[in-house]
Amino acid sequence: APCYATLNNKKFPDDFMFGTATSSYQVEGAWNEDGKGENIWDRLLHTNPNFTVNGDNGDITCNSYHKYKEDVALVKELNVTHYRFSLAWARILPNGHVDQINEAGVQYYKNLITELRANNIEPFVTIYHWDLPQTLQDEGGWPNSNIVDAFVDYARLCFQLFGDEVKYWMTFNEPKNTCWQGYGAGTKAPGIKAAGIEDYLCSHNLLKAHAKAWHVYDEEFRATQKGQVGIVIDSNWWEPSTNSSDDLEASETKLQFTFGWYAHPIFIGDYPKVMKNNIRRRSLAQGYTKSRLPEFTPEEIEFIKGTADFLGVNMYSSALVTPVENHDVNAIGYEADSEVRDWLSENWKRGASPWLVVTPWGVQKLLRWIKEQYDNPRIIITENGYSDYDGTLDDVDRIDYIQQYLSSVRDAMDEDGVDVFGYTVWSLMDNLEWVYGFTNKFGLYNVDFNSPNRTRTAKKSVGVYQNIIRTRCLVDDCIDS
Ligand code: PNW
Repeated sequence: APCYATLNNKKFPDDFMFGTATSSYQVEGAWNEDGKGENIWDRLLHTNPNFTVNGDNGDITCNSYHKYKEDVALVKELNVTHYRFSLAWARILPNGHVDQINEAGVQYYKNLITELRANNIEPFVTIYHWDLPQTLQDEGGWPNSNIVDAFVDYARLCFQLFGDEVKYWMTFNEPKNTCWQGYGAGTKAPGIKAAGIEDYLCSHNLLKAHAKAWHVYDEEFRATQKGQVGIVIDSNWWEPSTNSSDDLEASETKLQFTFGWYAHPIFIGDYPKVMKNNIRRRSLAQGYTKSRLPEFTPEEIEFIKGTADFLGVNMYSSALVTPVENHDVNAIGYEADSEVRDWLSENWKRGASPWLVVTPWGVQKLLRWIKEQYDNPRIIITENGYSDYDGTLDDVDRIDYIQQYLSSVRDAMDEDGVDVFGYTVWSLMDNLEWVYGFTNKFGLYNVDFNSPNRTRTAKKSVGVYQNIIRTRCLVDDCIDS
């Protein structure tokens, strides 16, 4: 049984938002229905089924394209304030560009948003959660600067189409996974392995696209629509493996190379110093004539700075860090460039996802670091959750995880004064967990992927989360905050 004594006993504020989340490719299915275009995940998993465990893909997955009313009923049953979901670019724009709009795709999202509003649930909309139209990848994808205007045109169209009803926008989900996994390590679509080159180009364009979309909203929509535009950045907490000054510095460096890569340009201006210094030094030593990290002009630095009305943070896990000794000068990629090594402690309990360890104290440390680095931004936890293998209904490990992480978030709010206005469980339901297919399950609701009906069944965590939301409290008896 969970140890209630360790949980924070202060109430969450009345206006604290509790929600849950999904993303388009992971839940929608209907990959080629009603005029949707092909995206990079469709292409990759159709041509290379071995990319995922069991050859699983998102062709049908939870079938949310056809079952969105049932999904909203589950969201309603949870009694959450908000539902975070993403728009499938190729469902709205089959070839990625705004010259051809797919009305059926637009109607799907209008229906979903209407259904949420009718049930008093705030839509939290991610414009891009990793499913790039294949046509845009054929034009070079994120490493090609043409993508910037293609994204901004798409984002403007989303504001026009849905902005009367959507007040919380997130341009990007986890840029590091888009760029590092997509174009560096090659472990996510489009599966390109060009570490240390294309991951940096991708991030450079993505940051410009984010900033331009924010300015478009600010200039063309904010006055009438009165919404907010943010971005979602993910990071582990990087725990120094000892108290030595080297390990403390390794932790700071790794935070800059992961969170700072995106947050520094947006909240402070330009890339973190340690990234600029390390990558330049290593590039020159490797024989390049300039840094592999692209440079922003002074105008671009100013243009990108200040372009988030709120900060979405995805946080699940932690790792230990120490400096790399005798590093290989020729190794490239952001991990090699950081010159920091990370690993998981054997003392930490694990989830099904190989990278997921239960370290609730990490979220307080990360939130405190973010507050200090970026001058106290408004933060919402846009993802946090626990995976198992079997999707058991008696999901006591998930319950324990959510309670402990929420308690640590509450500690960050009252002990460190971090401005957290909401929390979002990943995920509403079991879904296509990228390369792990249907073998890693994060849902509050179980989905039966063997039934054509994709039957959803509440796990025990549903009742616990409902109770937390009703009482705004993690223990039997809370004191007012
Ligand atoms: C997030 N890590 O990805 C994504 O936004 C979701 O689509 C995904 O389903 C969810 O978390 C669970 O994986 C992450 O290695 C992938 O630390 C990897 C990490 C974190 C988040």
